[in-house]
Amino acid sequence: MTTLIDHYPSRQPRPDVLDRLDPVLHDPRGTATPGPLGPEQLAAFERDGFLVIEGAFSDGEMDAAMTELGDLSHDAALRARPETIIEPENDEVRSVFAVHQLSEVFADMAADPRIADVARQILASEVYVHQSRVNLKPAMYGREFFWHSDFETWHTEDGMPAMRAVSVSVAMTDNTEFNGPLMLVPGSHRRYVVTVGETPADHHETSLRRQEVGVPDLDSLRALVDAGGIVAPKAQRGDAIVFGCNTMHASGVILSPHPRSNAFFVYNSMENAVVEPFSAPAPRPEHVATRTTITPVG
Ligand code: 6CS
Ligand code: FE
Repeated sequence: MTTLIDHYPSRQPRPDVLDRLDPVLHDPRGTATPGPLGPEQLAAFERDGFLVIEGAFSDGEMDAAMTELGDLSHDAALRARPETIIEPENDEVRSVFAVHQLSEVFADMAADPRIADVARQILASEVYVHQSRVNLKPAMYGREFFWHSDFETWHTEDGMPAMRAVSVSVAMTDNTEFNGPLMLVPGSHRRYVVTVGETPADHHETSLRRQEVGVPDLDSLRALVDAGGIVAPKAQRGDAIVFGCNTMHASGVILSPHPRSNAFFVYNSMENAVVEPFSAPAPRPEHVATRTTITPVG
């Protein structure tokens, strides 16, 4: 593996806000890799850094996915494995990583053209799964995901060179104002917040429960929010929220007595495969960030 020039330095002594160097739509004319998104959806994604695809999956499909999620979260052997992340303040299951390898239901969802073709269309290339997980956000006890850009972590800790990845969050339950919905900062995908602090060894062991390094400082976050505001799409179960790898986002604690669960797939361009981490002592394990099986989806 080679190390490239670091165009997106982060985990530095002082904060900064840089401009994005990579395109948002990698084939702006949309001719190289046609896909399910129309011109207005592509324009919205380019402008805002995210897009909601309503009714991507049926109720029946979401019922099956929730049953599978229940089985995964009650599997004692799986609970003891590193793929399972426990909440920071209680013993509820927070996330299960590498679900596209652990479960046929989620393998099929990751490869489903209704979402994978969207990633191919935006990134204008074949894609592979850099990371997959289910986030359970258990009723009442699910804790926050603090503000962050995913790319900031994937670049510094996994060695993802460029902003040529997208995430798809499939809502398996409705998102409401009461259940810690995903919050996004429109337009933030065009800026890059240089975060403060060094990456500790084995950072993933704490960051996946509660992230404290690799998060924006108050002034930088305020600048992004003053420019773009904050939105929390009221996604229904079966909707897919597609967001750029650098879009600033967060989600709060849940107080609802029902969970807010989602399946999350990160598609990276086959032309953007990871190298050595840009700002971490060692790469993260395979179940958090794919390094060895860089094979096209589908
Ligand atoms: O570590 C990851 O890959 C993802 N998880 C967290 C909590 N922050 C960065 C990124 O979204
Ligand atoms: Fe994230």
